[in-house]
Amino acid sequence: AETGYDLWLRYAPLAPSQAQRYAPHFRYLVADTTRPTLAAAVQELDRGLGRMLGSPPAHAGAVQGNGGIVLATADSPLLSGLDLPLAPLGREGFLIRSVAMPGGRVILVAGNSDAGVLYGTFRLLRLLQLQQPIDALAVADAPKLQLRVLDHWDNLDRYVERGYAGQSLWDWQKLPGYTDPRYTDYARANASIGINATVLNNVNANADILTAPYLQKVKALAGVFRPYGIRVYLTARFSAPIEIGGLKTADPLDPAVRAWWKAKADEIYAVIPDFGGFLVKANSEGQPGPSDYKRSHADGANMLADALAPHGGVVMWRAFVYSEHNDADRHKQASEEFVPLDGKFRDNVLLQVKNGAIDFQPREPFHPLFGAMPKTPLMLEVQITKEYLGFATHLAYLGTMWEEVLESDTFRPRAGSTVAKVLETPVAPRALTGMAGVANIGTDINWSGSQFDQANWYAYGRLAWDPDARAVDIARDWARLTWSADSAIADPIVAMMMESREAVVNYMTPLGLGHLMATGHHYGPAPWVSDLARPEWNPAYYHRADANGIGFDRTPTGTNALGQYAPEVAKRWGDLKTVPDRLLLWFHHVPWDYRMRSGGTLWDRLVAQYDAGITTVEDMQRRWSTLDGKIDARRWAEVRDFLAIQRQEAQWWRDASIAYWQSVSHRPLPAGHLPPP
Ligand code: GCW
Repeated sequence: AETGYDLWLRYAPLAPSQAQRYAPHFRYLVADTTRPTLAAAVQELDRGLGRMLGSPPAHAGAVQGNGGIVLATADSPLLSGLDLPLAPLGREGFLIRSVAMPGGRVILVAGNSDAGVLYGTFRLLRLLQLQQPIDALAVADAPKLQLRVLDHWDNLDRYVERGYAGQSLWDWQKLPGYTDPRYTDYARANASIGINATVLNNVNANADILTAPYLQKVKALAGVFRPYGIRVYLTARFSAPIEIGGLKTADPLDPAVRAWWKAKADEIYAVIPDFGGFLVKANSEGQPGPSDYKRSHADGANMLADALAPHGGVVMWRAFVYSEHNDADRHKQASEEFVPLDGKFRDNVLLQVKNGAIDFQPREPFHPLFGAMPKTPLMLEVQITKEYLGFATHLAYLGTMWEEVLESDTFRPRAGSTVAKVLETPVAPRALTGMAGVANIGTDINWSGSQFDQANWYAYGRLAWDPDARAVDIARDWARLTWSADSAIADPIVAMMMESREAVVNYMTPLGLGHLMATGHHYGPAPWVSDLARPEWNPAYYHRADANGIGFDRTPTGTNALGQYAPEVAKRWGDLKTVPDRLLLWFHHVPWDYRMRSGGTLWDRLVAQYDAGITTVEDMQRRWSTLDGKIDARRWAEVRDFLAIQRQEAQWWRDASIAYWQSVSHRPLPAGHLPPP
């Protein structure tokens, strides 16, 4: 029975007529399989073509007639007669072409590196899975960002922070002696969507991973991932020199501390020559950092950057900082801390910025740091795991959420400078670019905790490759690859996906509300909580509801967090006449009887949004029920049951939230409010 283990690489057998159409193009293949990455590409073709067409291609040493496939890099003698526009595609780009070679017509997959060829191979397989024509192939593609990273929040005891898919995949106890074959499947899945970096451990983890025995285990994983073009990175706990180095301080300007990190970097590279570098969470939520020694984030990041630079490693320094000792609106704290440091970081430092200024809410406006640090490479960090969106049971396709962020116009330096453009445009020639996604992967047989959460892993990879890609196109590909290429099946699935995130926004945090989840675990509603020691952890801090109204005034009459955005943005969102409804209460405190521009009072509209959230979940249930019997029973039933949980919990959110708002607003429920079933 289908379990979901195969993800979007199911390679479902094609109907005989389809198979007959493709088979003549794949009689044999030519590739230098002494090169590990090309060997991985060949294995994937054997697996994919074997399953889809019924038999894998023959392995040949040379072009031998029409109907072959050739994998080659730019320096291969096979390409000598062909004038191919490979140079502009960079190290990881590829071409797929139908070409005439001496000896026969073939499909050529070419790149400037073996990794490029591997990406091209996965793309070719995708074309077949999607049943596209392949008679006159002329595909050229290259990633728009250099670092396409998965961040694992995995601890060494295999507990995954904010993970809802079982334990950590990394079985440290059995490593390095035993490398689970699943690590290879993990690498295949990532390579198929272009992910080229993995941070193996949690930003909150202790420093043990940097000790010699663990580095041997990391080396074993790096060895599995290397053929798939994936480099390994680790988090660097700032206090490691004290905790595992025996020093008295971790002061980044202390020579002994600097020497310790340099020696540590040298040690790591001696074990893992292509080690990627460090990810750091410093002076955030209790983690140690340079501020402990009155040093700046730049001092801290640059010390690590200097240790890594001789080996080509990079530092990804997180901008997720806020403090209970700072009275400023939490929304403003990261920008206040980092904007003055623009231009003060080494070239091998990237600043990793969450999509919004608070914390991975179902909806947030884009982070004001995007566009505000023109001299510093900024990475976008998104959360694939659904900490604030119902964990694994609620269906929420996040492609639409990330698209909304990526297409937001920062107006910096000019109109049209979307977040995507900020990410894609290097701040100097050869400057780094990248995106990071907090992984939703664990030991569950379906990897992600639910069938539909696989789509978020997939969409993340596709958007890190091309931040301008459209969420609907990605959803369509994923649905066809994962469920069925038959549009009678895929279309309703895409429709469900496209409406799913807005449903969650509506039943959890409509009209620009945010951070109303229960304390700690963040599952379920708790807008009434206001007594936690740290003020900015209280839902009440965010909604500010009282008898008069609701919402957080971030205009100049309030905290003026809006002042951190470009004037065009501040003007539009700061004015009640132009702020979109979806961000109304994020930026404004308005009376309960405020007249919405679209008609009706805020109160009536608020209640209606909750109702709409439930209605959409019911729509999703209806669409799913029409697929009964048309897809494999096990996956179908799992989704049906999860949707039932979501329906019930959407109502929990609605009823608890409205009851609380009503206790504050003292308004009657509007006519037409859906009664509980
Ligand atoms: O979203 C919050 C989470 C923490 C997480 C933190 C962070 C890794 O609740 O679990 O810690 O963000 O991003 O550092």
